[in-house]
Amino acid sequence: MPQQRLNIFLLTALIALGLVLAGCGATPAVATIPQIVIKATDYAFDAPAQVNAGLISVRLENNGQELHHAQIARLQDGKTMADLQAALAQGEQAAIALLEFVGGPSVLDPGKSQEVVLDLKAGNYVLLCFIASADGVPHLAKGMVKPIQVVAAGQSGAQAPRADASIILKDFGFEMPAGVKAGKQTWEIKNAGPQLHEMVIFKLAPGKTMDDVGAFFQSPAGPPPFEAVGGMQALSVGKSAWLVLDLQPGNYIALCNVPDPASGKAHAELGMIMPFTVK
Ligand SMILES: [Cu+2]
Repeated sequence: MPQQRLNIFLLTALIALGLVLAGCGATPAVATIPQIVIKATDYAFDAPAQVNAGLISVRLENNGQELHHAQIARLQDGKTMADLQAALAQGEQAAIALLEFVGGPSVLDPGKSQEVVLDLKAGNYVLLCFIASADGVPHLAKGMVKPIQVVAAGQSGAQAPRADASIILKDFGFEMPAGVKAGKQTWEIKNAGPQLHEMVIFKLAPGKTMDDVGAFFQSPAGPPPFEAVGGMQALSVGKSAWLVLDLQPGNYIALCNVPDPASGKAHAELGMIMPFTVK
């Protein structure tokens, strides 16, 4: 191509690019879902005191030495943090009665993180960690209870995430795809009830089985036969939320640790535990 024609070609290309860029500037930007990060330590949550209602991405980073999760729940109308603290002193079931469970990032090993997307209505919410230390005392009794205000706001224009799979939680099991592909994906998690349910995800250590996990919970000794890689905290009946995953190949289990009020047993003991493979 002669030099002059090349210059004209480049000039034309630059003008075309300029028009494209100008066009982009004139188009309203696609609204992204607002994001917050919650940092868990032993034993506190570092999180914003207030967020806007609507879709929100919530990432939990476990910066502690112990397992942590961030259960997000809305106080029933008319209930206060003082009511909740009094109920927590009575026990888990008393506290559950005061709350609407909207999910949250589930159990993580130290150093790991989990993102979920929730659709929050305005109200008084609380972050809770129900996990107990080796001394048997739940983290929520050691400081891991934090109020968070969700305030009404105009439409952000953000759209709900596109789900690659739908998971149903029910008494007592998981409806989910048998085969899961490795990599980034978003699952919509819905609780069909009638009880409260969650989806904790463990990645089995190489060579370990679901029986090894059961044996470990019967009498914990030595390193756990799994890594706690997150999942979705408890959802009240009819609620749904999105779990943002980047899964490595391997053998996993999904389980629910919510207690059955009648028997006091964890749902996992009643059958709400399911192996799945990521390839
Ligand atoms: Cu359950």
